[in-house]
Amino acid sequence: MKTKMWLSCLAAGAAFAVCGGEVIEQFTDGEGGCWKGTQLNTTMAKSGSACMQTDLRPAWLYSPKAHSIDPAKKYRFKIALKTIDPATVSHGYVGIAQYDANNRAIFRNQVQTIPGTAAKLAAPAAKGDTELRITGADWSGKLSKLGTMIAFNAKEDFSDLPNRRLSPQIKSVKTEGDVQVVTLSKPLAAAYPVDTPVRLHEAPAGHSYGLLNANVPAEWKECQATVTGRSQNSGPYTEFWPGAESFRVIVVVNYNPKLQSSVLIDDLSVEVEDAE
Ligand SMILES: [Ca+2]
Repeated sequence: MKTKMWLSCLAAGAAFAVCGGEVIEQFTDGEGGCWKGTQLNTTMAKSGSACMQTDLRPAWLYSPKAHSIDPAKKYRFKIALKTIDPATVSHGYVGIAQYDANNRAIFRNQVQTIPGTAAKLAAPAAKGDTELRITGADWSGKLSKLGTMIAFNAKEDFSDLPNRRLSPQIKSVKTEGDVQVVTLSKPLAAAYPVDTPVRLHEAPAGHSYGLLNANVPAEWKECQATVTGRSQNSGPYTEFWPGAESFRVIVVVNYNPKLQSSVLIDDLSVEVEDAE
C-alpha cells in the first residue's frame, strides 16, 4: 500500500503540520516565513500570499531543518523559481545538500569513484610531495574532464565513502616500468606510508543539483526531481549518496557574478512515499 506524507508548507514557524494523516516536519515556501538569506515578498508570489526573494549577491541558501534519509522511500522534490530582472538572469543550482551521521556535508568528489582504479602506493608519500608512485592499476587514460584526485585509505567494499582524504587534482600520469608516476597540481597535505590503498575519484566538490542547473527565466519555472535508493560508489542526482543520513534543500543563485538578479522562490515541497 502506498502511503504519502506531504511536506509541503504553510508556516515557517510551525515545526509540524498534519498532512494526509501523517505528522511531518515542514519546509517553508514563504507563507509566514523565509529561509536565512532571503526576504519575504508579498506582492509577486506564485501561490499563496508570499514567496521568498534573494538579493543580488551570490548566495547558498539552505532549508532550515535537515531531514533524515530513508533510502527505502521515494522523495519527490518540487520548487518554482523566477528572476525579477529578465535582463540579468541568474544562474541557479537547486538540489539537495547531504550530510553524514556527524552532520558533515558530503561533496560529490568524496563519493564519485572511477571504476577499475584500485591501487597501492609503491613508495611512501610525504607531506608537500607533488609526485606519487602507485602500482596495481593502470591510471593512464582514466583522468576525468571533471577533475581527478587520489582517495587514500580506499576500501574495496567502499566503506571509506565519503572519503575526505583526497589529494589535490592530478595533472598527469606516466608509466615508468612497474609503477606509475602521478603528478599533482598542488603539494600533498598529508603523508601516507607505502602500500596505502588508493583509488581515483572525479568531479568537483559540489552538492547534488538534480532540480535545476540552468539560468532562471523571467517566467515562473517549475522544477521537480525524485531521489530514492542509495548509490554504493558514486554521486548521482537520482540516488542518495554513500554515507548520507540527512539532507537539506539547497538553492544557489547568482553563482556567476556577471549574471545577478533577485530570484523569487515559491511552491517548495518534498513528498515522501514508499518506493515501489
Ligand atoms: Ca507561497
